[in-house]
Amino acid sequence: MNKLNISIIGVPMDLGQNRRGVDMGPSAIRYAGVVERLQELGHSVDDVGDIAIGRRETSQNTKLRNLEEVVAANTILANRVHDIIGEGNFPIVLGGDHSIAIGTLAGLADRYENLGVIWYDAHADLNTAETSPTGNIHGMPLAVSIGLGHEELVNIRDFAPKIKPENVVIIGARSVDPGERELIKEKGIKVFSMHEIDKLGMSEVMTQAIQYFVDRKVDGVHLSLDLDGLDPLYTPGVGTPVAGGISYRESHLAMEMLYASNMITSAEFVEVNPILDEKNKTADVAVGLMGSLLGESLI
Ligand code: 4U7
Ligand code: MN
Ligand code: MN
Ligand code: MN
Repeated sequence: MNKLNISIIGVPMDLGQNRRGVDMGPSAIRYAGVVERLQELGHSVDDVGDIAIGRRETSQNTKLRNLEEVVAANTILANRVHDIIGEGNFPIVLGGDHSIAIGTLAGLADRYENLGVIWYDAHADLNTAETSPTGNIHGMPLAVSIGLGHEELVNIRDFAPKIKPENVVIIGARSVDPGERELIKEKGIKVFSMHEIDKLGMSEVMTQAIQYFVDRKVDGVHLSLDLDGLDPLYTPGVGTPVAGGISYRESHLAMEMLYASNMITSAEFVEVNPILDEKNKTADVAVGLMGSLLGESLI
């Protein structure tokens, strides 16, 4: 891969779920040295700062918590990401809760003919207001991006859907709600759950995932990495930890294989919650994974 012009953008938002603290994720990731780490790899790195997030709303829509603020923040994010691609730069978005993927994908989608997405996560994030057990929008961004959900979320930047369900590969799933399972079957979404990772090994899973995108003839792949995809042993600082997750080494291998594939065109790292973390461990892991994704190697 050539040396990149990377634009880092922070989204200090925690309104897509109901545990405070994930709004401090961008600070924690910066503190863990993201800019220096990527510069050491020879990339040019511009930290464009954080987008402004509205305060928590007072009215309680319990099926879609903080809908207005989440729409507003994602609209700003989408336009920023769209511009970053227009400048020829490689966007890295720092979350914030995973509802920000709605904005990232809204900004990316019309820059490509056929964008692929890797969803590295313990969860499928395929709920709608109707199927969600919680009303938390961070459990909905993948559904929104394939065109399902509240119209204000689905129509950010005035087009929908953003991505094709058959261009999505979910890796690491182990907590999937009944409505999400139905959608996975109905839409033919490719999933490598923990079962496949255990059975085939991460090397084979990534080989198959990369080949899947080659066969789909994608012209870009966005990596949406939720730190809860890893086992909470390695990333305790997340709001919705699920035991039995992907290991540290498996995750580095996955990132290294993505780097070697030369396929990734943008990335986001979300759900880092410093309040729930142990000495910034989760942010440190996030920065390490970014290093592997963008060219760090052991020798
Ligand atoms: B994350 C959940 F019910 N599925 O919808 C929901 F289990 O972005 C969790 O992946 C969603 O961290 C987790 O609220 C969202 C729940
Ligand atoms: Mn998620
Ligand atoms: Mn455009
Ligand atoms: Mn998750």
